[in-house]
Amino acid sequence: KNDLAGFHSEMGGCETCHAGEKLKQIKQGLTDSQTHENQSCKECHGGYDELAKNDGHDHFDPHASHLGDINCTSCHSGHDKPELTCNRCHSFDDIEMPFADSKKKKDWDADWNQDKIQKAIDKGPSETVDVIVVGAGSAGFNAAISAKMNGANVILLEKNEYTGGNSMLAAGGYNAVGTPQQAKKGIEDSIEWFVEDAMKGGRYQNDEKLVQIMAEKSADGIKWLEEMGANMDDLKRSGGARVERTHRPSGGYSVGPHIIHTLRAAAEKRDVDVRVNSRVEKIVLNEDKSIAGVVVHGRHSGYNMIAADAVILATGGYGMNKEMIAYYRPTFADMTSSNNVTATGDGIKLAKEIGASMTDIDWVQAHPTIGKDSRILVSETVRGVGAIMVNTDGQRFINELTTRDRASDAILKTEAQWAWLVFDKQLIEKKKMVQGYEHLGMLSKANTIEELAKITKMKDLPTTVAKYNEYQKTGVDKDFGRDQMPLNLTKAPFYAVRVQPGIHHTMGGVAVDTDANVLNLQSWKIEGLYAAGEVTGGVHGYNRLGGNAIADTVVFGRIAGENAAKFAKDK
Ligand code: FAD
Ligand code: MEZ
Repeated sequence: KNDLAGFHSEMGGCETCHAGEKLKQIKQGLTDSQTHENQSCKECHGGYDELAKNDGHDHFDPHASHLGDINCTSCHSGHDKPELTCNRCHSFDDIEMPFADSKKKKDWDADWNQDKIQKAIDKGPSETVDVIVVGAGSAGFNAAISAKMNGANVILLEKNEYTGGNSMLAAGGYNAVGTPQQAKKGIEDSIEWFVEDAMKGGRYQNDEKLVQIMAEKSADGIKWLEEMGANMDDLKRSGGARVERTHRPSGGYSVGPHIIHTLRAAAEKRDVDVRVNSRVEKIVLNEDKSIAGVVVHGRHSGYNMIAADAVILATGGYGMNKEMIAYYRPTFADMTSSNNVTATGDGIKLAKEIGASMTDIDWVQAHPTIGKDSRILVSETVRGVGAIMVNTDGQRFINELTTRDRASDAILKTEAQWAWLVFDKQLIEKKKMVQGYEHLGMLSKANTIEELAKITKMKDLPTTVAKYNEYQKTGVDKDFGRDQMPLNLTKAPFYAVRVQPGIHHTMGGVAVDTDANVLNLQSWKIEGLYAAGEVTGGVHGYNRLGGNAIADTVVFGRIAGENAAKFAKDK
């Protein structure tokens, strides 16, 4: 047989990959996470670091991806066609996959089968735990670890083949106030300023009580991540913030992969039961409307009910659900999206079905700088570190550090409806993430500004850069009032990257109170149901500030976990 399984069966039969001696046992032993199978791959072939070294090709090596140590079966499949997971966002079409001509199989999770859901409920629970967390992004991991540390038995269910969600893609950083990092740099900041900035950015539509908690607990969230092994020592400023409060790893690496790698390891260390390929399709209620558990659709185990005293929704936003975007924000229907394919709004559907209330559900954010004709975010911190933004003629048209809604609107008002970010060697050296854009072939590069202007057809770029360098020297931007200009553009080589606005964040979602308890249509608590992260509404108002989502996921993920564990214990 021309597939991975056929190839391996010649080496030692099904047991080469699967557990158990007979096929029946193999089937019974096949967990949704395919734990044994994936261990087998790594035992024979080595870990990703080794594979990346041995690859020997000159193209980008998928084993060295930012997704980290995920299941081999996320891309390679025993019995059907392999698929390069990276191609969901990138287009590495030149990478040859072994056994690429195997038979294509129907997606395991194509539909939510109502009959099978009902049968699972009628059959009764196959397992019982204290707390179920739905979704393994930052909010879900933080909630699960926090619930576990507060004495609960926890299962963390993730529908995708690997954990991380949108959190895994987070680039710029995590906003926090009152950290040792700010103190070391002598940055004056306060909880009041953090709240004011978030409220102003959100056009004062945010739930101020939630914002206050996020600000107050933001520094403790950094400490909590550091205690698990994270490095959050680099500090920058994001759009709409009055000071530098965006924390990320030293060297300006992307924050999301680093946090998710840290949380994965921390969850493993604390024996949190994390299951991938496990999609929750129903929250089950008891007759008195208290939480009974969930129905999970496992890739191999099928539909099962798991009983729990408390459920935490941490399913993320709906930025990749075309129908929901078309319904809630029709003007964005044709836009690209920076989001992971996992951001399909499942939590909103699950919560609505049992009478949860929604807040600001139609508020969707466009990020101004997604790589043109791509799904790759060019981080806001590239502007924060020093890049300028210009139109297709090479003229600046806005303060680069304004809020995202304003920057996106300004780009869409230019004739071309896309723009360039321009920077030099100083920036690329400061910000390692930008080397990734170069690696992906997104950057135009030249030895002089004049040459860059020529190859990008930005006729006015030399004049713009000369003027900007003058403003940078005096610290006064006479054209657009940009108040932070950390770098001039004087050191070759010079770079430019095309950008355009794209769907980035869904601000609205499930209504919660300050304990992360989900509220019903009467604004009463749904006892035992909690939510945290992008699935919720209220924290960010009309427009989220860069760096506030990761703060939201860590702060409210922890609160949800702690309260769910307490609720389960007291029940
Ligand atoms: P996610 O991280 O999206 O996790 C949700 C998880 O739930 C997913 O893994 C999903 O598969 C799973 N799930 C969904 N439905 C189900 C179901 N039915 N059953 C089981 N599992 C399910 N914010 C910042 O503050 N700073 C940044 O620098 C930053 N950069 C960003 C860059 C990019 C490219 C993107 C897309 C976003 C960025 N954001 C940033 C926003 C931020 O990353 C997200 O808002 C945040 O990570 C959401 O976290 P979450 O845990 O709520 O959801
Ligand atoms: O918070 C964000 O979404 C963010 C900082 C994104 C980015 O541009 O890096």
